[in-house]
Amino acid sequence: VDLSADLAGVRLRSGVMTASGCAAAGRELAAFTDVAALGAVVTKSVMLAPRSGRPTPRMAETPAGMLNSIGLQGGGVDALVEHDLPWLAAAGATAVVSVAGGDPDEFGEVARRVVTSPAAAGVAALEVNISCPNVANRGLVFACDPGSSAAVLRAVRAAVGDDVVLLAKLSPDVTDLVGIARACVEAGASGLTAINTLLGVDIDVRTMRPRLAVTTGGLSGPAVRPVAVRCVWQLRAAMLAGLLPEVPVVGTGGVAGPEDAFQLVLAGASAVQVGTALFADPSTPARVDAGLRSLLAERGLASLGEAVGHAHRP
Ligand code: RRO
Repeated sequence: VDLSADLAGVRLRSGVMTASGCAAAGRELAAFTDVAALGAVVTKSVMLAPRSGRPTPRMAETPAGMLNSIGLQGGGVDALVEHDLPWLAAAGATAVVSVAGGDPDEFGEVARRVVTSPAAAGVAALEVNISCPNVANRGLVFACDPGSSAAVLRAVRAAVGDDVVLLAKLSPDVTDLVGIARACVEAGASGLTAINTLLGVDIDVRTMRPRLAVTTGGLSGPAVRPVAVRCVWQLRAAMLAGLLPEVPVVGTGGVAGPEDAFQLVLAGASAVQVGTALFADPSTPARVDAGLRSLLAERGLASLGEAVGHAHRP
């Protein structure tokens, strides 16, 4: 079974990759699993300058999944291109670099530094994170409307030129998912990643206070999987209806096993990402990869591509 994935002209050896934010730049993962076998390692969203992130506690586990309010903690883009991307390349891994910014110009400059660096050869695509739930103080996602989303994608496209694959990472916390997706594609996105985390609050009934220092956090894990499938479904349905240009969708949200990944593919995802499940088992992507091959073979499908959007067939 051919599990390779096509992302707007870039071929990944597997359609199973990591999700941004859950494995930094892959070093921790490499102790447990073969990073060179992954479709890609998607690095933690990076901004121009180093950032300490939001006050702790900034992670909370719930029975339904995990809440985080990390707040874009990280070493900044120059450290990423000097240290992390060369390390990933030496490990034989393909990188997808998630870029972020406080405004469109910062997004553009971060992206420019990645694609003009000596390490750019190992970068298959940039994921443009317009949907971090932990930037604004009001608990709003950064780009939650078509206009601000388009402004970011335009700035990044202008900074990197025509040949770089750009995936716009979408939030589930919006009413007009398809409108935002369309704005992103028209402004230069080559594909879409759905979904980022879903805003939540968890309260400790013993202390009677929110568990996270900043109250709200992004929910990930099993609870958001049906939300992710819904978002991928809506995007694919809009493409089939001619309401959205046909671009690849990367599905992410609550993938812990092959059947979760298969649902996203059947809904319309050309590739999938594994995030929160990495914390419990860093070899989850390898298990998802092997299990997806079996699921496809059992159904007489020779490639991942044949299954993409299959659930929409009449
Ligand atoms: O760093 C974060 O707090 C964070 C980001 Br950038 C994101 O995109 N999604 C998320 O759940 N957390």
